[in-house]
Amino acid sequence: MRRLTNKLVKIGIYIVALPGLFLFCKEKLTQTDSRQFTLQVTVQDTSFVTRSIFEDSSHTAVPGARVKLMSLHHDLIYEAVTESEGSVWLKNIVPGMYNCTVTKLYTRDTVKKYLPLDQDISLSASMSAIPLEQSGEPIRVTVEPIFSSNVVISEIYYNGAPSPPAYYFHDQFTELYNNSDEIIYLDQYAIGDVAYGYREDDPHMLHCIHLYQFPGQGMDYPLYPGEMIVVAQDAVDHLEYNTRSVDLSAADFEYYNHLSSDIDNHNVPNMVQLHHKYGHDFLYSVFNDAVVLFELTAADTTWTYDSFNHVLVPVERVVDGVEYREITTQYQYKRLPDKIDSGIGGGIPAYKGKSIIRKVFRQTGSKFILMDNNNSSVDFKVSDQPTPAKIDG
Ligand SMILES: [Ca+2]
Ligand SMILES: [Ca+2]
Ligand SMILES: [Ca+2]
Ligand SMILES: [Ca+2]
Repeated sequence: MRRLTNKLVKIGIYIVALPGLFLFCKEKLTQTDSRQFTLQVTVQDTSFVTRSIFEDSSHTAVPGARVKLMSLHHDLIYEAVTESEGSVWLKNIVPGMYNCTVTKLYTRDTVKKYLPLDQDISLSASMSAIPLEQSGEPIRVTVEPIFSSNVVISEIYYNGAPSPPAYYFHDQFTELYNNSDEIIYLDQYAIGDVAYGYREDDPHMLHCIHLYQFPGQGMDYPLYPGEMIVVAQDAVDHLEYNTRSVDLSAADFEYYNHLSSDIDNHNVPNMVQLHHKYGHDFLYSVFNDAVVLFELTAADTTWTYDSFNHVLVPVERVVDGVEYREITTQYQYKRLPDKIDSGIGGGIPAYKGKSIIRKVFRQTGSKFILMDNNNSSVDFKVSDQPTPAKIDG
C-alpha cells in the first residue's frame, strides 16, 4: 500500500510541474480512483491439516493466512492477513491483471500437538495473471499443504560479480543447510536446473538442463543438523580474477565438466556429471533460473530425456527448490510447480555481486531453523554480499 501512496505522490508532483497537463492528469487519476474497489479473498484448506489442528472435521477456513496481490502492469502490491473466518478484505484495488499468492505456516510446535508429525507445515497457493474488475465476486483460494525440507538451499549466489572484468560469473555457488535434527548423507543428492515450459504440461517430471550428483558411495558425506556445505561452480579464489568477487577455494564441492577445459581444484571433490545440455560449466543463469535439490534412489541409474535434450527427474525426488528472476512478479514464466516453490526470489539486476539467502525462521540454542514455506518470495531475501558457509542470522 505504501507503493500505491508513493505512486500517487509522484503523479501529484508531475501535475504541479506541468500545469498545462493538469486537467488531463487529474481526470485520469480521478477515473482510476473511482474504479477502485474492495476485494474479498477467502482462504480454505480441504486437506487433513487445518481440520486436525482445529479438531473439527468440517473446518476448512484458514485464519492468519497472508494474502498478497501483485499487479502485473503497475508497481502495486496489496497484502493482508485473513481473519478468523478465513477472509480478508483488500481495499482500494485498481482494476487490472494480478498475481496472487497465499501462505500460511503452522509451526512444528503447533503441528506436534495435533498431528503425528514433527515438522513445520506450510499451506500455499498461487494464481497467475488473474483479471480483477469491480464485480463484487469474492475470490476463494484453496491452499495445499507443503512440507518443509530437511536439507534446504540456504543461499544461491548466481548474480555475477560487478565489472571489471565484465561478465564474471564463474564465482557462482550454492549453499545447502541441514535444517533438520537428523544426520543427512549427501551421497544420493543431486542438483539440477529446470527448463521453462513444462510446469503445466508435465507436472510429474522436472526437465533439467544440467544435473550433477554428489560423489560418495552412500555414507561418505554426512551433513549434521545445523551444518552447511558450499558447492562452487569453480572452487578457486575468485578475488584473483575480480576484486569484487568471492574466495571459494575452501568450498566443499565444485561442479566439474570433463567435456570442457573446466578448472579442477584437486583438493575439492567434484560433483558427478549426470547430464549437461550446454555450456562450459554448470552455469546458473544470472537473470532467471530454477535450482533444485534432489534425493535420488539407487534405482536412478537410467534416465529419460525430452526432445530438447533435458533429462527428466520425477517430482517425488525433489528435496528443495528455488526459483529466481530479475523481475519477481513475472509469474507467467514460472518453471517450478507450486508444491516446490510457489514464489519467485531475486529481484536483482545481473552482475551486482549480490546473493539470495534464506531467512532465519527461529533459533533454538545455537542452531538456526531456516524459513521454508516453499515460497521463495517469502523465504528468501537479498544479501548485499555473498556469505558462503555462513548463516546470516
Ligand atoms: Ca567448474
Ligand atoms: Ca575438484
Ligand atoms: Ca523447501
Ligand atoms: Ca550463506
